[in-house]
Amino acid sequence: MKLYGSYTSPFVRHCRIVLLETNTPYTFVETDQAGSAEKSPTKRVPFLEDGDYLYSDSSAIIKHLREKFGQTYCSLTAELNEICLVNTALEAAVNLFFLERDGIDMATSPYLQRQAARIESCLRELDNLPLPMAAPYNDAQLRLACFVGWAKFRKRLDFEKFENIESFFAGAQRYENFKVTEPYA
Ligand SMILES: N[C@@H](CCC(=O)N[C@@H](CS)C(=O)NCC(=O)O)C(=O)O
Repeated sequence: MKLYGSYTSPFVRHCRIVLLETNTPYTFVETDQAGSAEKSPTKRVPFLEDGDYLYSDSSAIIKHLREKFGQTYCSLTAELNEICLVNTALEAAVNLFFLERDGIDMATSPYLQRQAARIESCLRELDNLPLPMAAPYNDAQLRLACFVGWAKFRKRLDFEKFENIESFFAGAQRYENFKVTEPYA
């Protein structure tokens, strides 16, 4: 099994945590944008090769790994709703990051301002959830931890007003599989 990705991607980090949690042997292939453009139809990382099959989205990769290991992925609708909330905020944040790197001025686009507002409102909603302060974590919670870790590393968001998320993240940083996938140390 081969996982293609970068060490800084939050989507890739979640896959790496699940690979550890399921004791799955794999090879990590560090992949840049040229590599993903060539090898995956989404032109993004992560993607996973298992035999002849290519999984080209982190959600499909994680569902595949969990089920192969006899576990489930977001079997409760509430958990699915929560991971969708995290993904919506995370994808908007990553897109804004790349657009700003390309020199796009956010102030000129109502759509991009809506994206920024969407990140805030999703985080407000997530901050109101009963988040665990220690492992075990479900996949929605692991995704949230990967998002917060990435946003802090890239200095994209201020979490001061999201006290519950801050406490949750402090707990996640003590979880071994989260710690060892920390690419930014
Ligand atoms: N829905 C995708 C999102 C993956 C994603 O956005 N990956 C980013 C890296 S963090 C990427 O490869 N972006 C490159 C680009 O958009 O050109 C997933 O869950 O796998």
